[in-house]
Amino acid sequence: MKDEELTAQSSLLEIALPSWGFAQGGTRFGRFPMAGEPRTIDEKLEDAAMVHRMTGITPRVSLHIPWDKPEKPKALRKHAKGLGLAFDAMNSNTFQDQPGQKHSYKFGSLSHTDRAVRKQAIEHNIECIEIGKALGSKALTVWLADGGSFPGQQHLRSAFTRTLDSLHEIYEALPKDWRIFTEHKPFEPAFYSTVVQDWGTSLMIACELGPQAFCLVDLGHHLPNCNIEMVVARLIEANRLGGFHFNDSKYADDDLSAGSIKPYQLFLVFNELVDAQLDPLIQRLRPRFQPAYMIDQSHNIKDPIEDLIQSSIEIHRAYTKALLVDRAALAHYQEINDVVMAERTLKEAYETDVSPILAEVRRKKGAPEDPIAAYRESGYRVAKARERGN
Ligand code: LRH
Ligand code: MN
Repeated sequence: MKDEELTAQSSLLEIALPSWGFAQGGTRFGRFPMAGEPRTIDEKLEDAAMVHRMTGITPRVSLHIPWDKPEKPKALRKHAKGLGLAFDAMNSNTFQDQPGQKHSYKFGSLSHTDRAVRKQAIEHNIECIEIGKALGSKALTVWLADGGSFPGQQHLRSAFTRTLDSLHEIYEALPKDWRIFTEHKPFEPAFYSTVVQDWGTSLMIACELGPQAFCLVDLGHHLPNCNIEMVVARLIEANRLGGFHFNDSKYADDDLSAGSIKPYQLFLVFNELVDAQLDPLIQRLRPRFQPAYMIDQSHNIKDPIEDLIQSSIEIHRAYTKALLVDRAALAHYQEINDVVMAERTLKEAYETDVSPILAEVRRKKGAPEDPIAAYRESGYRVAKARERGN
């Protein structure tokens, strides 16, 4: 691919930022607050706009409800527009009990044995859709903590069928141009049987619900050594790949910076995405093939804005390297089973330094050549600490 075309393709990447990623994250062992942290959704959008100014590739924010429930959605939409931002998938939350909540989610939500609890959880998801409609969002992500921590605690099949029934009621409330994403996770907070524990279960749900249902792949939600790029290839083949929560991990759902631990895996995931994107069959049969690219991380020790800038650039880097793969040569070597040359064809793209392309894309979008340096020179965080008095 010639440089101009590569730069043009590379500049098409857009990533959504997690509204829950702008304050310092923590673990059960504690959280270390930072000066200048955002206190409201409006301030989180200001920080998101700073990340977008520095990278040029993060024009949307994904909201989590009720963590970031806007009092006046229309006003928030206007505020976001003024900052050059829009809203990506809404995230429901039936994994925590809110003050004054009638029924507890301690033993589940959409899978709970008590119809009243399921009804409460269904209504919460429908409320997320209503808020999303006012914000201009076009998707709902459902991640469920539902599951058991001990053998015998749940009837494994009926917990699943109750979840399906509940999701059907949510699906019925989806506007025609919306998508629903189910997000699988093998464990935590349930430590024996999570109801939506893997991509197979998520795919069963999507096929059961209907054409607006898709699977969301959170890179941290896979058991050690799982071949995630293969999961992506399967979901693409099933036409049910809805999107991603990008992050990285060494051990479990560590929610670390994308590309910080396993950059080759991130490249191989984008290699599957670009391969599909450039596949004439997919282009003809699935013109709407546009997975949602979102970041889902917990920023426990880095400045969240720096972490999101860094992570966005590493995702941009992986995507751009995947665009460099000589697909004709790769297909040829795969055809003739020349393993070494096939592997080398991938590695050549991966080992190419695409920093000049990424900088060129930023230059064309009016973003700085070195975003981290520019952010630090801006004194943004110090100014926000003064302004936010924290
Ligand atoms: C669950 C998860 C899910 C979010 C939450 C913040 O681990 O990945 O996507 O709702 O993190
Ligand atoms: Mn996630």
